[in-house]
Amino acid sequence: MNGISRRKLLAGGLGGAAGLVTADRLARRYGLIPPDGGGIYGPGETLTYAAQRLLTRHSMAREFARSQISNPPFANEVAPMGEVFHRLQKEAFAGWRLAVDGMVARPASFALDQLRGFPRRSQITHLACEEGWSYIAEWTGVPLAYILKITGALPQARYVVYRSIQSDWWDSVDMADALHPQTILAMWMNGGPLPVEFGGPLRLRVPRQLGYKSVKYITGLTVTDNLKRFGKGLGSASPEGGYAWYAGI
Ligand SMILES: Nc1nc2c(c(=O)[nH]1)N[C@H]1C(S)=C(S)[C@@H](COP(=O)(O)O)O[C@H]1N2
Ligand SMILES: [Mo]
Repeated sequence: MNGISRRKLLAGGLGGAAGLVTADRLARRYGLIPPDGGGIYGPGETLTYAAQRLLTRHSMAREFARSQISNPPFANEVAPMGEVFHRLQKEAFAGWRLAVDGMVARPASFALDQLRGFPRRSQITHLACEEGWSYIAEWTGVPLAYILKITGALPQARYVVYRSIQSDWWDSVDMADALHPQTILAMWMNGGPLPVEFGGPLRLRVPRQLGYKSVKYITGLTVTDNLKRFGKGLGSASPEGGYAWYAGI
């Protein structure tokens, strides 16, 4: 990782208040500042994100056995879906599209049918809400890395912003999570089509982060090197409401 050593970061990070300053300076030098790294919680957010990125960049979220799938799983409440959603739902989501733009060589708009034909990955993982409840389920879908590959994400890309048909739900991940094999655009759950309560027809699953990063009803992706021009510039809607942009677990 650009020559920064784990020992240096740990020495900085574990060394108390002076260490925090050192860690912050190191994180800045090596581009490990999260988009919500300013403000009063900024140094803490930076330390968490930088340490996680150096230590667990390639680690895998735990995967479970089929016998451990929760029954029945818990679907978080969502705001009522709008008229556009209901119209699409009436036609079995035949008109649902995923737009991909920004720093890609080949911007695209995929129909669900196309997405269903792409390579799939299945994984039985844990979804944990920040409010304390959680469940285990099997999710199947196309790896986000595959979408980035076929659309030709540029080497300068640093983040992928993702948007829901619920316009107040949008978020982003860095390339380490975007390219991670367990980050998938899920279309199936527990062997059947992904139910609407769980984000069907298309949901991002980011199992290395808390549930709120797994945004439901995905309609668009934008590849970017800078999050400043999205919303209030904090990387997602969550920091605007007091939750961390980086919610690694
Ligand atoms: N579009 C959208 N995505 C969303 C939410 C939402 O309300 N709308 N809730 C989030 C939160 S806070 C959590 S914990 C998980 C809940 O996932 P579940 O419904 O599968 O339990 O979805 C996340 N994704
Ligand atoms: Mo949540």
